[in-house]
Amino acid sequence: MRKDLDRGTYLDLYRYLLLAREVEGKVRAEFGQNERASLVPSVALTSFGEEAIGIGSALAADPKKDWIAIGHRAIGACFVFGLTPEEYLSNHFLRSFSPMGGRDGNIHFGFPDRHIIRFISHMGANVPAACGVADALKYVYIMEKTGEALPVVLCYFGDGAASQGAIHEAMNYAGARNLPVIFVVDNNRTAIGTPYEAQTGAFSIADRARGYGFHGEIANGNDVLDVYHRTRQAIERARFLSARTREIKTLNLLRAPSIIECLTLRMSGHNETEKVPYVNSQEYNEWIGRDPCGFYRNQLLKMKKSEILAKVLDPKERERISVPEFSEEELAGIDAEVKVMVQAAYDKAAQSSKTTIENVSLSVYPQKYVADNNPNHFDQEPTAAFSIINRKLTKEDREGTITLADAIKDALHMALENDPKVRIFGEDVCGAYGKKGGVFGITQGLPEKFNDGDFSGLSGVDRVFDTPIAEGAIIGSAIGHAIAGLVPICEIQFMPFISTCSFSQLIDMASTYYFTTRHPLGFVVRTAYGLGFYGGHFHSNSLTEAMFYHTPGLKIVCPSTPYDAKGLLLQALEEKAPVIFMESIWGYSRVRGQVDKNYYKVPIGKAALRRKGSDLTVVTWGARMYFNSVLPAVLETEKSGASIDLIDLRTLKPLDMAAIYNSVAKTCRVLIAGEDIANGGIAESIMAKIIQEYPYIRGKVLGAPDTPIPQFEDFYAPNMQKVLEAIEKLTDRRPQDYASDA
Ligand SMILES: Cc1ncc(C[n+]2csc(CCOP(=O)(O)OP(=O)(O)O)c2C)c(N)n1
Repeated sequence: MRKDLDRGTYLDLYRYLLLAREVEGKVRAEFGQNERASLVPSVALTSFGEEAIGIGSALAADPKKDWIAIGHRAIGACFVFGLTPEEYLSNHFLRSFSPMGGRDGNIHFGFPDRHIIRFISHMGANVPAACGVADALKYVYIMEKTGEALPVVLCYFGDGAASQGAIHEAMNYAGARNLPVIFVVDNNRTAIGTPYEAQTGAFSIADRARGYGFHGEIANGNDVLDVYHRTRQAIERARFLSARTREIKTLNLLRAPSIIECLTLRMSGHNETEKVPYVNSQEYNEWIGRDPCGFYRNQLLKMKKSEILAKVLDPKERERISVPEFSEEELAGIDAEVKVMVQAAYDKAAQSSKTTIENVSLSVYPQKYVADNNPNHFDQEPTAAFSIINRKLTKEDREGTITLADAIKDALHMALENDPKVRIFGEDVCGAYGKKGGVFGITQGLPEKFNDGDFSGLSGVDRVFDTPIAEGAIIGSAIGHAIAGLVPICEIQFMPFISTCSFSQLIDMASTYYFTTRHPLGFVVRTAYGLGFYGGHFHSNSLTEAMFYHTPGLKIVCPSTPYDAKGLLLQALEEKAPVIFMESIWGYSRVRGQVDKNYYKVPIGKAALRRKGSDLTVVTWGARMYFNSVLPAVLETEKSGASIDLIDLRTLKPLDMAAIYNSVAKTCRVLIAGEDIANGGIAESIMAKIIQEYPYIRGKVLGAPDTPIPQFEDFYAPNMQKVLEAIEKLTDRRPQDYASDA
């Protein structure tokens, strides 16, 4: 046993072990022999016999500056970081005064103010976010030059979760960016019922650390002191190495993160409803003798100063060593104190009122849309952009206009200049020593202006940085940056690539965040979408558009004009919600328009009426406005007298249904044309809403078929001909009424 702890820490370790045991005991008792517990409507996972892992490691950290990303067996770490027994129990009992307002019933909580990163059911999903928090903390720490020790993030998960792609991406990201993260693995040798040997062929999870370029070691997960000391060392190492870019590069040192794999055994069912024995009786009997609470109690009682000092030969060393002694009475006093405290918490939680049904209709967004009556924002005609897309540009065309790509770049530039909390990251956004600027060149020039001259990604203060090719880690990092209070803008190179690990980050981690925790989570995911790259299924389809549209809690922005692109992007930074910002690949260089040179914002959630009419409502968004599609067709029909309300949605979520209803109530006919897959797509969904309000409406929906083929992009999504035909059907006009040379 090491002896460099103070007396208070020895006792804290004991107190927290007992606290976790006692609090979780209350939940266990609720289940008794029954399948369903009286006060706990959901399942409950406890850490019986594994408490030493969360507690030993968390007590090695400093809750004032360090953070934890919890796992389902690490509840003890939460108590160390300030979770109260009352909060834990009331959350399980769905009480309205509980931290999640009774919206959870489990341990899916997070408290940024207490440095606890939220856990969700999806194994490993919060680990990329933990790395994002570490990245953000390091950035702030180096920027502020406080001279204090660098904060670290402890990240908890099990041997089963360790098989998740999100965890691989996160570990690789942490190594690549030399982040102060400690991965604390609770290896209880089984994942529900799957034994460790069926989970992986690797001898240990700690071994993987070498592959990521950092340190890994194995701890005795039932010995709280062993876990404490190993974590402590790992924390010191992380604090030291993470801030030292130069040494890491020149000396080729191992990087700052560590894996501490804590070996233990799960002593009961996977959750409290299960009565299945997962271990055989021989194993059980062996491990019950190693129970962390009893084991540590004995360690404390056996710690006799005189006996230990008698074995130390060096007199100086004897003087230095401090060995506190503990009596049975003192520990019994703590036992009693913890029991009383937990009973009081239980009584309060059990007797308080349950959550109310009103919680069900709470908004998934922290901010309501606030009306903005600036006429520029609503009725601006996109004709400047349109008038030049189907012919060679003249000098006049160029004068006073910029491309969609340049408008986005302008917004990013202003965002970085305006607020030091803004960081931009993604694949190749820095690239080629700061010269690449992403595959579409949107961030070109920004690293050179805003970074510190180091493009390696290791400096910690880079405002614009490259990430590994790991979309889950990228969006997870954005979530973490946001949790830590920064303003992240990440780039996903092509929208279809979002389907890798980042899908879970957006749909499971980010979209649910505000509703459950009531803490806003604001970040922007810029992504190039749709046609224009001739990439077929894998670069150019818009499959994910409708998937995100279907997900509560996200916002989706899809500008068609450079003016809107700049204003909407600057507004997106203030949304306090995850915003997917769709940038048309086709439109990047082809769509031009006038843009205000100043900093301005365009409200999110508000459509624009581009043409005013009375015969028909046409609804579209993004590049479909142009691309030889909706606007050309509308202008063509106008030549022969058609009168059309053309609505540019600009924001797909939240959707401005009021603008659509206003128009269809007048025209009674509607055409909705999008670039996403028609089947189950956004256009169909909008049409369903309209029909429910106005059953007599005549309507038509246009979208893409299921089968993108690169060379037929012009026929894939609604082209001008299809739009003209649809307008004809809805307004009883014939195609030959329109000029054919547009
Ligand atoms: C992504 C995902 N897949 C499956 C599950 C279902 N599930 C819940 S806990 C669990 C086992 C996790 O094992 P491990 O990480 O070793 O933790 P343990 O429960 O053994 O402590 C599984 C498969 C899940 N929650 N998340």
